[in-house]
Amino acid sequence: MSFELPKLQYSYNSLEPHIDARTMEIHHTKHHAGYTAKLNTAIADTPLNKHSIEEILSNLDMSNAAVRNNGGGFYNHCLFWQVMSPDANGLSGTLADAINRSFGSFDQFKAAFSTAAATQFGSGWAWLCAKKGGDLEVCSTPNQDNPLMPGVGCDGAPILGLDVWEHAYYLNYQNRRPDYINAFFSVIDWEVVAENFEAAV
Ligand code: MN3
Repeated sequence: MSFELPKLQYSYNSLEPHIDARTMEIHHTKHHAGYTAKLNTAIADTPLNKHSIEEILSNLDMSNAAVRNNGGGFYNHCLFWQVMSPDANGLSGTLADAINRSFGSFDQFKAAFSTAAATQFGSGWAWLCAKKGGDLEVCSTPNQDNPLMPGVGCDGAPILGLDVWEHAYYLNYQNRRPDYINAFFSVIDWEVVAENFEAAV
C-alpha cells in the first residue's frame, strides 16, 4: 500500500487574506507531496506498508528518521488541510464545553495555543489534543513530530494542528509568526475539529 497526497476540499486562494494562494499551492504541491513520496519510498518493501499512518506513527521506532520525518509530514499536513475551511464553522456543543472545562474559557485556550505556536523554536507544530476521557491539552512538537509518536511529551490524539514552519507563512507574513497564528483562528473549521474530538474520546 502506498499513501496518496489528499486533494484539498477548497481552492488555493479561498483562505485569503489569512493564508495566501501561492503559499497554499507550494505547501500542498511541493512540501506535502514531497513528504508523501518520501514516506512511500521509506516504507516500500517493509512490513510498515501494510499499516495505516496512525498505526505506523503510534508504534514508530523514533530512530527511523525517514519514517519519522516523512510519515509525520504526511500525517500532519493531512490534518492541517482538513481543519481549515473558507466557510469555517463556529465552535459549539461538547467540544466547546470541553475547551471551557480544560482551559477555563475559549480565550484562555486561544492564548495557550497561540503561545505554544509562537514559542516553538524553529520549525514545528502546535497541537490541541484530546484524551480518552475528554480532557484537552495544548502542546507543541519540533520538526514533523506529532502527538501520536511515542515519547514526544504530548498526550492524547491530535484534533487540531498548526504548521509553524516558515514555509507555512513566510511569503505573506515574513517573520511575523504571531500574525499568522492569529489569522489561523479565522479559518479553523470547528465542525471538523469537533468530529475529530468525538472520534478521539
Ligand atoms: Mn508544512
